[in-house]
Amino acid sequence: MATERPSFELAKGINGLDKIILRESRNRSAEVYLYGGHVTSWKDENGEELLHLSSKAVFKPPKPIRGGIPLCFPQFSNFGTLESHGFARNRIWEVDSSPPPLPTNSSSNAYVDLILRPSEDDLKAWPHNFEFRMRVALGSEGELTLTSRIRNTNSDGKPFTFTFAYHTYFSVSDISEVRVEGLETLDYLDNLTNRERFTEQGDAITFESETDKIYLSTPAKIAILDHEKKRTFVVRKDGLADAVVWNPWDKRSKTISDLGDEDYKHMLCVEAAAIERPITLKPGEEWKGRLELSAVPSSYSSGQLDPKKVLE
Ligand code: TA6
Repeated sequence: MATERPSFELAKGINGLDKIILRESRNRSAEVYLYGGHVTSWKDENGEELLHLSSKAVFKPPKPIRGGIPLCFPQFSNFGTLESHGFARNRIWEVDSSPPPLPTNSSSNAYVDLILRPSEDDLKAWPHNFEFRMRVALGSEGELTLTSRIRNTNSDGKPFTFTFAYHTYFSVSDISEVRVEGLETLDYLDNLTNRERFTEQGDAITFESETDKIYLSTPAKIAILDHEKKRTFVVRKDGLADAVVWNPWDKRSKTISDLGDEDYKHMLCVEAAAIERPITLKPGEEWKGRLELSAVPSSYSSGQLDPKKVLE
């Protein structure tokens, strides 16, 4: 259990939007905008950015920020009648000064607790009272952890159902040199063919065209191997059965106004999510979904990255 008070700085970000800066020893840092409860930066000990932020990201409500870690809630994509990916990513969150206790595994006190409650307008679009608490923590080994707790606070006795994703944009040196390990042989819904269900064949997942897949019932650990950087991102997740893998590639990128034409070469979204089996909460019930990201040096064996070492 963390016993110390959390330590963070409140600063002004782009266009005067409030942001939180977390700093850990050895130069590591992370930034979270209150707009969207959106992590926009995660840097390693060399000050190198590990998340991809679009070169054309617009930091102006109501446009969600393109890149970093958008939060998709209460709806992933168009799985429902709300705006795409729900509204949590373009609402102003608050710092939660007295969150219910949350055990942490880390000795770091670089963390912040945020909270989102629905506005009157939100209640018109989605008639459910909720408290969405999220802790963003930078651990002593540089790992970034996002823990979401969503509670049904309806007083009308009604349950609600939602889908969810941490829509993480990882920074990669060259998408053609990237492999994703941990999803092979799994079933997925392909967004490029009306969410038809397929089974992944072959070894690791590599990229040579537009990819937009929802992998189902995925393991708790997924690795993203960046061959050129000799770096591996390890995604650990809890409470989030699915994993979306997205890269828009060249043509589709040109249709996304806030994404640079060349950005797709340097980004990969691997999104811990709950989509196939939506979460239902009765009044008073709470759901927890945890994402932990770490960046570790990749090991080489006969010219190939050795994913097993990473996943072990
Ligand atoms: O997570 C993948 C996805 O749902 C894609 O289908 C793609 O459209 C992407 O998210 C971006 O969505 P956005 O609403 O942020 O433009």
